[in-house]
Amino acid sequence: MPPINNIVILTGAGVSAESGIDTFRDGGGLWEQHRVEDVATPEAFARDPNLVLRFYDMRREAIQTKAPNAAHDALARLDAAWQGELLIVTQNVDDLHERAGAKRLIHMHGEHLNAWCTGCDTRMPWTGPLLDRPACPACGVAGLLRPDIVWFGEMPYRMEDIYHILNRADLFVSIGTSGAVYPAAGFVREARASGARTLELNMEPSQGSHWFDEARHGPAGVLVPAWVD
Ligand code: BJW
Repeated sequence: MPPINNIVILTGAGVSAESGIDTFRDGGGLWEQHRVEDVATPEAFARDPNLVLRFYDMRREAIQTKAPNAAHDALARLDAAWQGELLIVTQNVDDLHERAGAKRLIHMHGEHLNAWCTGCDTRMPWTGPLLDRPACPACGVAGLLRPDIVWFGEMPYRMEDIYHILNRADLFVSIGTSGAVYPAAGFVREARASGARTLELNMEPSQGSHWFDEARHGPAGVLVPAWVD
């Protein structure tokens, strides 16, 4: 087998499940209580901003009470120890990877703990509620702040950087994601086309499981430390 230098790791909601953060599509997942099209599109926000802001305020508050688990810790250890190129691309909007100590990290779907002013285009750390439509600290205009979250129909962040390193990856590992949402669900094919080995670590076979050279099924808190260490 050729030597491995460049590693790309894609993570999804399953990585944070054992920290007590609901996944999106599992039984009991987030969207059983909220229809996705009611909360996770720009159209929904335009139609009923208070519903959307309340939903995100609730989750922003909740994630601040959660802690990284053994999977986040193992990935942070790998990031610190790996001498070659490595990138963790997370679809997660919580901050548990960075709280575990990961440094080489991209939040492709945004971050709960950021607000984005659509008036002056400033993104800023935000831990409190947005529902009361506060003024933007940068431009002073009220009512234009929204969660810094990538909704359906919007372009995920840092796509050029992600594809650049994906196309050089020797190993692509997908952890805790259902493979239901693009473009992330297509990364495995992109990496394969560039000659990378591909590994899935997930509770169950994902929608794209057949694209992986190898798949291991079980909880991330067990599988990820076993793979890293
Ligand atoms: C465990 C576990 C444990 C549980 N251990 N595992 C038709 C075809 C193709 C594409 C489209 C299409 N129609 C529309 C599109 C595009 C659309 C899309 O993909 N739609 C699909 C529904 C088909 N995508 C977009 O609109 C994206 N933008 C876009 O495409 O721009 C154009 C573009 C073109 C070309 C290049 C680049 C861009 C934007 C997508 C934005 C996604 N945003 C969300 C919502 C954020 C808001 C919020 O947080 O509320 O991000 S959607 C939601 O899903 C969230 C997640 O990041 C994302 C992925 O979910 P994830 O992480 O996979 O979670 P789950 O719940 O689905 O799966 C969890 C898995 O973990 C399960 O498999 C469990 O088994 C497992 N698990 N416990 C290990 N303990």
